[in-house]
Amino acid sequence: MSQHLSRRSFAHLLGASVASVPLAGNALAQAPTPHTSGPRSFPAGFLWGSATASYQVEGAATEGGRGPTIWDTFSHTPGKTHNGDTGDVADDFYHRYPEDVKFMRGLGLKTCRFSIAWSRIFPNGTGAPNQAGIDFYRRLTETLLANGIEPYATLFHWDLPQALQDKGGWENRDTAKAFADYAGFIAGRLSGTVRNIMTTNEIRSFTEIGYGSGRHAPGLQVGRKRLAQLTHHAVLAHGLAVRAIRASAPRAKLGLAENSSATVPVIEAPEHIAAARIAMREENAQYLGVILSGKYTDHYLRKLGADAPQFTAEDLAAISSPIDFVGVNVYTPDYVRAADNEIGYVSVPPPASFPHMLSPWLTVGPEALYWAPRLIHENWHPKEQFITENGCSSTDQMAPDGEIYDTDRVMYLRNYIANMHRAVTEGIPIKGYFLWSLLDNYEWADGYDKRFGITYVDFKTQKRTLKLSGHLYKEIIARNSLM
Ligand code: GBH
Repeated sequence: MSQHLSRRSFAHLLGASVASVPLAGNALAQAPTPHTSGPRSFPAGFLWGSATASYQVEGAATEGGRGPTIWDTFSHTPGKTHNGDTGDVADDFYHRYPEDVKFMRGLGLKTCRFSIAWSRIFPNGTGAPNQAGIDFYRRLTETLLANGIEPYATLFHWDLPQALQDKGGWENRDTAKAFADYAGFIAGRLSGTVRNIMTTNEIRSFTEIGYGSGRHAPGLQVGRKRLAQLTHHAVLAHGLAVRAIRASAPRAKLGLAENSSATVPVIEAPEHIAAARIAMREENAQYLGVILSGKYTDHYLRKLGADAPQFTAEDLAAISSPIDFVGVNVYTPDYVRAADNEIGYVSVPPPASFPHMLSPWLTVGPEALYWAPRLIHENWHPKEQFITENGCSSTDQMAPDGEIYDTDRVMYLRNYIANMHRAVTEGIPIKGYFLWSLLDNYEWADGYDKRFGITYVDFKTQKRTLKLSGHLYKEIIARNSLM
């Protein structure tokens, strides 16, 4: 394709009717393509959104009374992150949110998932609240609502106050209580603007990677027994927070966002489907499983033996406090086959040649976005599900014409969303989808090396440029349909 692609022809390529495209102006100024109703459309009211997290986008690490977190400590420790990158500035969202919210509105987003930095509210994790932090999230959520965008707030996306880590972090059971106090407090203070809350993001990640492999903050390798115990404290934190929020913000809809192992049958045949259903239950037993069922499975406890966590019946009751929805973060498939063993399945790791996106871990298995919601539904029947994250990293070079032709991300999103469409069509109660991510941002230990945005960010100038995938997403939202 030699011809220069204007933003108009972008829309044309993506299938917009030419008549709906004005002759001048950029894509963000275009009249939206009308909804279509056809075989690939989504139910009316389907919530299309984007997702981000505080430490990955906000910057302003020492402003507004924010206290230090484990990610400040970790990222400033030599050798821990790519290139020594930190979230000190990130996307400068703390200062730029008014323009970024306008940008979201231009995309047609119905909703936005963001996270609240615990240490902006309680700089030391507990103690006296910080009014400047509360005010920031009030302004942000008021701005979202004024632009017709429904806020979905995550209360913990990995940035644990350093003061709590100094007392043992998630290894200390008191951290669960501290989280519930913070959650109840902030949910009450923001109840005028925040009606949808996720307690935690990916308990599986911040426990296993923070304290197991040590690739993420706080960078520890505590061993199996301590890991099982601190994971119990983390699910307890979720449950105690649900109770605290019910008391302070009784009208809020509550859930959590979890990257459950997305078990996928190696072949769509009855015996492998049954195996994947069991694997969904067992591979997620200490996370979503105990939260939605109120117990650890026999298999999980037997496997750990003497390393199993200490817990009480009262803990299990708190952990399984009823929630309104489950948020499912989906990136990669975990293939499973039937096996003639005690549990009925084995995992099938990807061969070395398996295709992946720029991040080596990010194998491409679009059917994960069908099977994860379906198998969560079949195991635990949550009332509603949201896809709270889905997206990918790409090389994202800016072309000489200033555009970013991330055709690989377009391919990835189109195929994953097609599989979500199948789940919705078959009656799995998925009510919305949050694309990770709105902006290129601080990708944790990978620093700024791995871009996940549908919007390109020049980190020197903070200039935002919608990528080809962003144009695709805008069209999907406007039509409420895949094309
Ligand atoms: C999500 O985690 C996070 O919620 C989000 O903050 C993040 O930006 C996004 O995904 C993209 O990564 O480097 O080999 O140790 C997804 C689950 C768990 C996948 C950690 C990457 C690290 C693998 N992630 N994992 S490795």
